[in-house]
Amino acid sequence: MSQLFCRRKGILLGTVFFLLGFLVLPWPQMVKAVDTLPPALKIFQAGKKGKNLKEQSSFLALTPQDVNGGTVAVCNLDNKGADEIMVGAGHGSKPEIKIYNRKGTLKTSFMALPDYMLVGLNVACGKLDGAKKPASIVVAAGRGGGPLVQVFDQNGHRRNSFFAYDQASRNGAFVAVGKVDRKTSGAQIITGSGPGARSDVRVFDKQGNYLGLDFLPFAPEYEGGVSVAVANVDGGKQAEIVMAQHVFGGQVKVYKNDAQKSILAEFNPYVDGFMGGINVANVGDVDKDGVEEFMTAPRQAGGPQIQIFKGWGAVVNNSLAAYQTDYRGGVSISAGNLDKDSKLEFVTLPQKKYAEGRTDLGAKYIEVNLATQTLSAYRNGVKEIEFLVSTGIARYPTPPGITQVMAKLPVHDYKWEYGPNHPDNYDIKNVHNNLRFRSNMYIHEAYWHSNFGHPMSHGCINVNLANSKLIYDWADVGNAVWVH
Ligand SMILES: [Ca+2]
Ligand SMILES: [Ca+2]
Ligand SMILES: [Ca+2]
Repeated sequence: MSQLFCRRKGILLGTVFFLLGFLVLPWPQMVKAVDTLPPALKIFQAGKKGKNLKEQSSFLALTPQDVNGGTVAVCNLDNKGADEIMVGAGHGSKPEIKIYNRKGTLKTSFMALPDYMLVGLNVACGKLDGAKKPASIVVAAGRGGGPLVQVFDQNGHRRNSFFAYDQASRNGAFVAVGKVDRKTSGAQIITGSGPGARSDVRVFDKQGNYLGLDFLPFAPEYEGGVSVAVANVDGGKQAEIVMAQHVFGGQVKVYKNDAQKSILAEFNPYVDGFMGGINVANVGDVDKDGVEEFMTAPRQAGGPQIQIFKGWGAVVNNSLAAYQTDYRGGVSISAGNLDKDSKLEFVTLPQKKYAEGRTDLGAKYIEVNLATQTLSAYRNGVKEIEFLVSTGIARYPTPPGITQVMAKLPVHDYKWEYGPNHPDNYDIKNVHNNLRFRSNMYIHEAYWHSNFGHPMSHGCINVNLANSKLIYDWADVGNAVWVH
């Protein structure tokens, strides 16, 4: 026998173990997580020192049928009495901003983009014109939209707009407002890049002029977007910037705007290995020690756990489940004083699961569906590629399971002898674009047939030449390959 390629080793042994597992072991508990919820905005209040968060009230901030979720921000928009709550529409809904008081009474609503743009809105607010003036509403387009940032007043009148990143990009942006540069009047607009590009946080003045201040918080290969928040975590005249990996990551960093761009904290607020992405927001001085804290909520894949941290990463409260514990669609968070008493309130709103596909296989993975004979490739929660393939025929099936791209071979020869003159023997040379996903199995070009969409191979995944080049160029060694 010569080289072993495109053929599964140890089928018999595997089958025995599979049957044993089936007969002896209990089924793993398949808990069906909830990816969407009705748009119940909740208001919580913290007890002493920021601990013991308790739900105070709740109302539907969008129409009851709207399961696209949304984003929240809390500010004093009219500079009178208590703060208001701003709600930005989620991805898939008309791009409307709604402004409520704490009782859920709608005060104003307006479209922030043309109403056919269903990209979703990321909303923030703050005192761009200084502490004594009403706060402004800052809105960025979500995924699929350009990196447009707009500034509105409390009546929905647009005062400024600018592109925070390359105007041609379609990754949207994240926004926060705060005084991070004491040399510039009023507060500044901080933007975080959307999923699909290298992480890049920039600072603009209230007119949208770039102040020459930027941060590249995460590794160059991380392209899951950056949630941003501003909190004065160490006192002084300037606030600090909190940056979090928004999807397919779990890291939070706190930067100071000094000459060194000092990092005050760098940590994972959830369990090690959590990769579901994080939302961040200011919570004010919740424990009354004279400096501000910030809070985190998972974006997807984790439960709806809200946590509060000091600027150096210490936990302030025990975590709060804002919604049912099997909810995995992400929670938007903000805080403010909604009733003018001495305590701060926290506001939460469900989002919607970000990813189109699985969230547990990393930011990039390949899916091969044996039933439909299709290969799909996902990056940052978006299905980027899909085409027909030919997997193994019934007597040489492609085994299901999760493996990874182990090697990329531009050209490869395939040869197997089942026995002398066996009709299934093959010897195929000069095959292009080979991605190894098991010790003896590849995704590769197949120039000897064009019957894609039907099982044809001895276990490998056959692809036409153009598609083989597409997936070969797209894939990196280490990307998960899920065959089912
Ligand atoms: Ca500070
Ligand atoms: Ca504090
Ligand atoms: Ca209050």
